[in-house]
Amino acid sequence: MGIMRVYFHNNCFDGLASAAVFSCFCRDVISRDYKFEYEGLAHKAGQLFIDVQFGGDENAIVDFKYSSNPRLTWWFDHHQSAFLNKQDEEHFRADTGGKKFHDPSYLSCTKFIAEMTLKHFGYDSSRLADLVHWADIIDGAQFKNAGTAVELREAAMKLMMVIEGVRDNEKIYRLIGEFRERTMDEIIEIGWVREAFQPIYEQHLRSIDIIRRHAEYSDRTIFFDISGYDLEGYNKFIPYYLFPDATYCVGVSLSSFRTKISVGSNPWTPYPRTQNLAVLCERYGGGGHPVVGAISFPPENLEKARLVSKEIVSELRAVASPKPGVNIKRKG
Ligand SMILES: [Mn+2]
Repeated sequence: MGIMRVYFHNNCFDGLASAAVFSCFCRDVISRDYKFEYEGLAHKAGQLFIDVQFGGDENAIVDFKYSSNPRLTWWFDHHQSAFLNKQDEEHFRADTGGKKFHDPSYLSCTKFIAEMTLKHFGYDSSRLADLVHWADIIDGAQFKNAGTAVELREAAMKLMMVIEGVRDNEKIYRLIGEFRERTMDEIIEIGWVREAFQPIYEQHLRSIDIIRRHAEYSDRTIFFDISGYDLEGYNKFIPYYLFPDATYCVGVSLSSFRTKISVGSNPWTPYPRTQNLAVLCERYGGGGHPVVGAISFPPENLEKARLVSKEIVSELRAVASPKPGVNIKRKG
């Protein structure tokens, strides 16, 4: 048995929840003797393969792209853009080991893991039902309204902000351990979690103000460039909280390791979302889901990212429908 090394989508509620549910499955169903190690993965510009050591006795990737490395034992992902290249996709299609799973119709990888491990291995994850439920709401943007997503009243929403805002990986890995053992109401009361939340919450309030001041809204499309601020981890529903009539949102942000264009659509809009944003982002080397995507550039390519973001904004403003209608399905 030995070391199970779990690679997961870093700074993402669904990524951490996936790692927790997968770990519980391994320990409860496969063997109690595993020692778990975690490593978060982030999307990088021009990534051609998953650049990690796969240093465990067994290695798993959850909620992140596929790797054809023979040292990869388990894989679960629900992203539409799950493969870095055609060879990886063919490698996955040819796999008959029964430990690698992909289904982009799932709103969250966490729920995907819960259902696949039940179906194929008889694993009962009901103890973790609340975590699975919230991962589906958060990753699937299934909040009742923008206020739920931005006002952060629920423990799960506070934890989402901690996960997206904390840059100390040690804390991220500890949270996965807490998700395995405790309820979210318990976790948010832990001293170090409260301490981590407080500055993130203050930053959240500040980011609402910055986005409000920088947003340009027309033709049902919001555009903002906040690359002048250290704000990569902002809550992605703020724009729709500020502009409830918007259909699309394009944001440019900058961190130490990438310039990022976020392309999203308003989950609560009464206006139809007709554009597949995964396809749109793939055109520029990015990816994602039909209703939300992103493109990463090296940090020094800010000007290039700005040009691309203007192109995308023009395209979305030209097609954003002025009339209420039927939304494209999130599933599918
Ligand atoms: Mn996910």
